[in-house]
Amino acid sequence: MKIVRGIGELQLSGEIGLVPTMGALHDGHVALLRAARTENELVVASLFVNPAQFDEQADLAAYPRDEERDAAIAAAAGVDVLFAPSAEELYPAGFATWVDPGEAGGEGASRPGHFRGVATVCLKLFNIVRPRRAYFGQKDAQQAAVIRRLVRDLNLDVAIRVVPIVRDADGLALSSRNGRLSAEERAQALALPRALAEGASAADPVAATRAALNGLAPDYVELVEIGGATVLAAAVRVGSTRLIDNVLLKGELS
Ligand code: PAJ
Repeated sequence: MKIVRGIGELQLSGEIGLVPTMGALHDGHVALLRAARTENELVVASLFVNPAQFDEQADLAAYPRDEERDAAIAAAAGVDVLFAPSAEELYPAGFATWVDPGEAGGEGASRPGHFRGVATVCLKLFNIVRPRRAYFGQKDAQQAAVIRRLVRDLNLDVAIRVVPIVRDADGLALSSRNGRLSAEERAQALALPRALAEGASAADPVAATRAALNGLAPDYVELVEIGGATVLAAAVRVGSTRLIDNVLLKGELS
């Protein structure tokens, strides 16, 4: 696996699969990398903690960074090229052009500016890497919906694949933020996947999820359309950690 930092050093050829990440790789990311490996000649993963998408500076500062560990995981998953640029490489002095992705549900409302940063960096990565396919997780359902809409609205020539959520044995969706939970908080957090599972089979999924959250206060519980599929999505705070999760209600993700 080659690690590349400069845009000019990326000399890529063949049918490319791109997996954008911010590092702190876990088995959820690995599922995306494996999916890319099975479908493409060349797999490129990006490793970039994108300052533009953090609405809280403390969150950016606290984001876990361990490139050596991430590189070992990416190499083991069959990545050919790890693109790990500096912030200056992607946002040089004078950078001023942003993608406004429009309305983005409860997640967009809870995190002002977040999806503008996500959409901008993903469009830049698509233009830099020129992938045939790009891989996103169902875990971030609103993000997947925003990226699908970006591709459609701006006529981008890339297929967006959405990979199902990878969970721990207890049902909690894998996330780099789970490491911040105390044992007690983690036990409380399990109400989130349980409530969504209960909501998914109820007549009123949103109301049933809210009722089953066991005291966890939701930022939102809502339906999100991703392409032809509908997921039931929620965000909650457990202590100072914000967690999101969702379950498929209708249709198929691909
Ligand atoms: P990051 O949080 O590192 O996630 C990278 C990708 O992994 C996203 O598409 C996310 O949905 C997926 N992912 C995370 N946890 C997952 C899980 N448990 N199961 C399946 N997939 C999972 O999302 C971002 O980075 C950034 O916003 C990015 C797209 C890289 C733009 O900066």
